Amino acid sequence: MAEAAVSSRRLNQTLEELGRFGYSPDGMQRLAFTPADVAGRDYAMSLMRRAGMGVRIDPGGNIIARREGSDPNLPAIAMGSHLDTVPNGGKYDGSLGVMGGIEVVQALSDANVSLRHPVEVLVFTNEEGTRFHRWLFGSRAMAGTLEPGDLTAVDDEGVLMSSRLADIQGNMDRVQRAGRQPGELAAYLELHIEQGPTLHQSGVPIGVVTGITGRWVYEADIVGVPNHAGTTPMSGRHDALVSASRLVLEVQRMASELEVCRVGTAGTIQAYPGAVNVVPGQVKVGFEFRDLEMACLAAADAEIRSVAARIAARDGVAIDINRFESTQSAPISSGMQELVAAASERAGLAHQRVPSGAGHDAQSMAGITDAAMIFVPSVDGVSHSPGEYSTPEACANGAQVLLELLLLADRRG
Ligand code: HGY
Ligand code: MN
Ligand code: MN
Repeated sequence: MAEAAVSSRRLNQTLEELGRFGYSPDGMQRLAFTPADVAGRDYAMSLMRRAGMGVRIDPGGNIIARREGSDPNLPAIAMGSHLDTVPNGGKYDGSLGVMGGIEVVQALSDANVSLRHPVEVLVFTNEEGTRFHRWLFGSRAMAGTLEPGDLTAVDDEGVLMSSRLADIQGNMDRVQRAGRQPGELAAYLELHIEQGPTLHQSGVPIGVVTGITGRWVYEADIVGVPNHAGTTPMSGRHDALVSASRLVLEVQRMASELEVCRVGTAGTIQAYPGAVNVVPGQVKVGFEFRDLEMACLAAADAEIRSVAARIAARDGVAIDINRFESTQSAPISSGMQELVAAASERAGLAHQRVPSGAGHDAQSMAGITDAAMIFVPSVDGVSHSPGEYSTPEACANGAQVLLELLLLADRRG
């Protein structure tokens, strides 16, 4: 057991208090850059200061809290995650990693335990990418992997993300300076809920994450012929919504029946002009594929494009498939997996290897330092939904393993 121990009561109390920012009966609405996000960030910074950390915000809007170590020449060991949620989301996704990191530092301060390395707790901007898309924005800014499309991103109303970034004290004109130099960080450790059913079903309290999924995101633009719903014969229609529906079913069939890749999801659809008595002339569909193997995503890309060509020919519509986000999968090194397993054992907790079907800031950070992830069970595997729940004991278990992992990483050098 470590010289220090996290406080389950205090950790779960901060999770509950954080959950007030953006709460609604339909779930969490703390989308990036909203007033609820600003309030949640301010709350987290108040806790960071209470734990004795210095706090700053980088041009990417990332919060960087820091506790100095005994050897100022050593690179920092960082913990963290994100505070923004999806619409109607849960109150543990991202939040547990941030509150857990703060709780670890608070526990070290309370026990007067000083480490060799400086310690940082990070809050990454716009991890979910709901409103402006461009997910993992803050961690990609810190990893130096932003793309031109990130800098010019706009939402569906044409609002520039750069203008919203200023609301959280970021600065798109200087965002390239958010990049951390190689060697600046010794490791990045992220505690997160599993968001899937594996640990809940196995009853094992800790997941040692083996890798984080790749994710390709698309918009399909289907153009048919708008016409009168009452007078246009069925045989003469070029109904964009019928063609879009065929495409959506193929996205699902490719993953479930053909197993081209692990999962395929169509999550958004807009039909124009959007009147029930008009045969839809245009439909936009947002969909994504995920897999740990990038070759599977490449296969899915080729397959969906040939499927779209077949539907277009059959229905006499035009279908444009635009891939606008391509995120690489990230394996977790065996050394870091072993460190998480050792930390679990020091905490007296059983553990099992688990791949991550969700994306995480750790996959950005894996490009610039040694990254590791700790999972705790999601009850019934539910997430990105108001039903998302992890027990107070599970949250405390994860934070204690995070503390043990930090101590091991500090001694590892
Ligand atoms: O979508 C995801 O995988 C993550 O929760 N942002
Ligand atoms: Mn999420
Ligand atoms: Mn998350």
